Amino acid sequence: MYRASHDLYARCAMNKQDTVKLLLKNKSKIPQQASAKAFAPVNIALCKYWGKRNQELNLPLTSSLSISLGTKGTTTEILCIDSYQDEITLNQQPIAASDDFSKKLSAFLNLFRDGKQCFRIDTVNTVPVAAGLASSASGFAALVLALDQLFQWQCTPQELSILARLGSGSACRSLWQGFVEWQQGQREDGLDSHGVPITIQWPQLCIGLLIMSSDKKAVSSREAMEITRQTSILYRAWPEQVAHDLVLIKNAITQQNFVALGCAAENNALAMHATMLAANPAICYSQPQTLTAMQQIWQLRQQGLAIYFTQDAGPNLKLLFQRKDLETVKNSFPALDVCEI
Ligand code: 2P0
Repeated sequence: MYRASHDLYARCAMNKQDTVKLLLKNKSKIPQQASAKAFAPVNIALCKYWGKRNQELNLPLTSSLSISLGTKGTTTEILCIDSYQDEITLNQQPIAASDDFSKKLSAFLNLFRDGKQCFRIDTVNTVPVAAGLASSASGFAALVLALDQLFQWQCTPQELSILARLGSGSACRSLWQGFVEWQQGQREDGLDSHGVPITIQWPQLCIGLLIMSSDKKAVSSREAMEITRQTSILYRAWPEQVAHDLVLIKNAITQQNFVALGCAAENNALAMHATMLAANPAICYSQPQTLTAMQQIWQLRQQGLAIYFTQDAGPNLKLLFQRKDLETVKNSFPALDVCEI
């Protein structure tokens, strides 16, 4: 049912270049300075984005909601160079032009440059690449922030969120710190599908990264969400699950109700992974150590500790707990990487 209606939607949709033309009309296509540098944080979804209504523009089937991880993220420097191709480094290592990473980046830059202008892009991540820790989200967000400076577009954060979405859907949430809702929007051109910050501070809230593997994932999120959307019978229930969880999570944030937030976020993540297990072929991002950690978290909860997890497109877990319980949590998970949020 989903497939037929949404493929029809995709056929009459616009392409990325059309979005760029709409957003950057009357703005410079020529760099206004020699270089620019910007940082954007990683974001962790508490209510997940899983499934697109338009694959070209990364338009989602549902809204989603995330929290950004402070200083964990990507710093990207872009420099104008006199060369026949882009030169790209990732964490100080040169990346070949034939590599998928370089191809994706150069194709994204093609949306904005005029003529033969080439760039050197130096990207430094403070999280493992391709470990389900959304480094592509902070990467594209940092890149559009740097491009905004380089070309002096003076775009609003909302406009930059739309441009970042063209690189990777979840990147549209990495333009801000704190809680961000990605409002799915209704428009075919996607100009109403972008991040919206929720300006609420929650100093007691802590997020810890429980990294069990930094290996590159076998199935990309892009591929996995499309297989799920097309083949999983459980995916039919996903939009309803998200609508329900978004209300719970937004209320929990407003009321600073940690247990309500943790319950809803954990349930949302598990429901997303359930849709993937029911896909054909099945997609399973968990590893044995992922399940062991989940059991440990549930056991700690039974003993009275308020601790919850969320899981993205990888085997690692992100733990949600309160600052008052930091020492107890660290004792249970000595390898935990606690983030400043
Ligand atoms: C999220 N994930 O909301 C969900 C939960 C992974 C699991 O957004 O194809 O890299 O570039 O739009 O944004 C990861 O998917 O996918 C993701 P594309 P993206 O954080």
